[in-house]
Amino acid sequence: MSEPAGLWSASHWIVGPGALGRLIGLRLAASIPVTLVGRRPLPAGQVLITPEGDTLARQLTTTSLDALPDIKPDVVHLTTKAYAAESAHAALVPHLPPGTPLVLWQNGFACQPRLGERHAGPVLCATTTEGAYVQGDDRMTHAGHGETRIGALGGGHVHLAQALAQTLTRAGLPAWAVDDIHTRLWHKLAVNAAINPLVARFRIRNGQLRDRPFRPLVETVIAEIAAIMAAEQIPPPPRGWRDLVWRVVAGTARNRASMLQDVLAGRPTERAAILGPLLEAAHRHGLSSPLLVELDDALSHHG
Ligand code: KPL
Repeated sequence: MSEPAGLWSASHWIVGPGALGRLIGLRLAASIPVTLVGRRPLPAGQVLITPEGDTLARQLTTTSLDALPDIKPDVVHLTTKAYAAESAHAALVPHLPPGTPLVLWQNGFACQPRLGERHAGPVLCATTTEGAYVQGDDRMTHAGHGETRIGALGGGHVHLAQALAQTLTRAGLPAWAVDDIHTRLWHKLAVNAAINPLVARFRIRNGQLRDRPFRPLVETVIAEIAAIMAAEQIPPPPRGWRDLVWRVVAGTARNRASMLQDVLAGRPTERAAILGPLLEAAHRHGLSSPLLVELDDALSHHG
């Protein structure tokens, strides 16, 4: 398939230089002009450790939201945490030519529909299983290869999604354009909602959810989530919600989930983006979800 003109050589801004943002930025920067935008500028010389153990040096433009360059981007990737996406977008908008494509990489399902309406240009959503963590201001590790899916919520912008998927794939992040990103975002949300609040509440690694005291709680959360998804007419994954959640628990058994890391570090959590849409849907359909409500309440006291 030929690549629609302009994206491989286009300039990409990555706004939100956490682990995922830096992974995308450093991978693309091998051959594409990339600007990493954060609350504070990071060093321009960056190091990426690959899953194979190679050390790659990358040079890219880094800046802060209040000192954006005059040269405008062709594509903006918003890679902030879910709770910071809308304020980052608001700060960016005055600097973007109308029509600039925006790619949203957030967890949950809160900012995506809102920014989809608000942004003056094409909006795509992405969901990824790439694993990465930050090791310092100028060093990060691409811990494990994953897969990325990209698409527009309404199903449009197919050529743009294909061009971006091709660009990411060529940069070493295998990606596919899809027409069901809405379903895929809700599936990821279900996994995050089943795992993250429980491990954050009990301060355990993901694999410990399989142990006796926690297993019934996971089963209850899955049942509550499945009922909400059915009411919302979100198609279940091919082998069902239990299979999906327990497979991710097994595959990430040694991990400390992002929400647990946030709680331990005293940072805000993605509670509102992950549990918020589920509880709103439960309310709309008159469903009771006592354990999800309790977990949401416990996390809200954290901040
Ligand atoms: O995505 C995750 C997270 O940590 O946020 C899971 C899949 C739960 C793995 O820990």
